[in-house]
Amino acid sequence: MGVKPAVLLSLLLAGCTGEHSILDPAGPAARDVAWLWWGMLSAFSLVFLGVVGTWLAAFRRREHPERSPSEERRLALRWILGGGILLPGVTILLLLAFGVPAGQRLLPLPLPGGESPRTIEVVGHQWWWEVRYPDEAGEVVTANQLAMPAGEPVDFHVTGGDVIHAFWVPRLGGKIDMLPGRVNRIRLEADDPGVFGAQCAEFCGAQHARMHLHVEAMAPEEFEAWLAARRSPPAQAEGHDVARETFVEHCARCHRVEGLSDGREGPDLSDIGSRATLGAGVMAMEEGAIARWLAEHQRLKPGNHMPAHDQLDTEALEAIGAWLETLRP
Ligand code: HEC
Ligand SMILES: [Cu+2]
Repeated sequence: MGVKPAVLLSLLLAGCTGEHSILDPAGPAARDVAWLWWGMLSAFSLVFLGVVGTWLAAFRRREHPERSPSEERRLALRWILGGGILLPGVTILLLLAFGVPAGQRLLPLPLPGGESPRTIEVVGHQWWWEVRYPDEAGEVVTANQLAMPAGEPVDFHVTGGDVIHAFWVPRLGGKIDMLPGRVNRIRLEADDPGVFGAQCAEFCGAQHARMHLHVEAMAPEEFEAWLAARRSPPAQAEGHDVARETFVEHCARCHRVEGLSDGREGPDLSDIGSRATLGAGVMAMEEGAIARWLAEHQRLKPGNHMPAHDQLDTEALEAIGAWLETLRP
């Protein structure tokens, strides 16, 4: 004895880490949410034990012939008022007292110093993420990855491009709906540099589960460099002329590549070679991965809104894949 509960507990707690765990907070707003969760768990465990205890005690209750009926009624009323009104009332007030400030942290309120935090715009599409960085020096657009400065609040302006999606970085804070035709705002902050998982949190169609967003918090100066590199990408790599021509013919109407095409129906591919994943988290980016995605994307992510490229042979797809891999700032 003694070992088994410990094993069980460690198994249970093993579920508390991981890139999507709200119990492993990495920012102030998420920390409030996690504390609230632990507080609720403890309080409700106590209530549960209390209810079970009272229930068991009721079985052993003996008659009290010395009590008059009115005395019995008064005792019963005490239980009803205490357990039915007082206890829930106090619990709800306590929840509000801790829950409202936790929610407040997620609101894009003015900062004490009067300055406004950086804004990042995120648009949910079936089934990929468009991320825009408005900036006086020039807007940067990318997809399926989100870079943010660590150690400072960032305001996210989110919306839906087609249907309702939801933006959720569990280790940084609560989730928020992305509604077509409306911009919702949420403030998140990461304590330290790191990589966090994010996932569409509102069912949005067949491939909802394969709508992952790679979130990376960086030191502020590293983030500025990241942005600057994407604002002025290097010239196109030598060679790859055939690949570029095929791309302009077959892909350009849906995809933007800085300086080459302007399609907006699919993800911006200007920095695709530098991404961590492909297809919103469907596969890891490595040599040859783009060609494989192009050949098999309807099998890897059935029903996704990019048509199968049946009219192109393997050689052409491999050439495009090799060229796209060179697109990195
Ligand atoms: C009808 C519009 C359309 C056309 C044409 C099209 N695509 Fe796509 N493409 C999409 C959409 C939509 C996605 C996102 C699919 C998903 O992940 O759900 C996508 C995804 C991709 C991705 C993965 C992007 C990422 O961020 O992971 C690559 C690479 C890509 N397309 C390349 C191409 C190439 C190369 C061609 C031409 C041979 C092409 N596409 C033609 C719409 C299109
Ligand atoms: Cu979804």
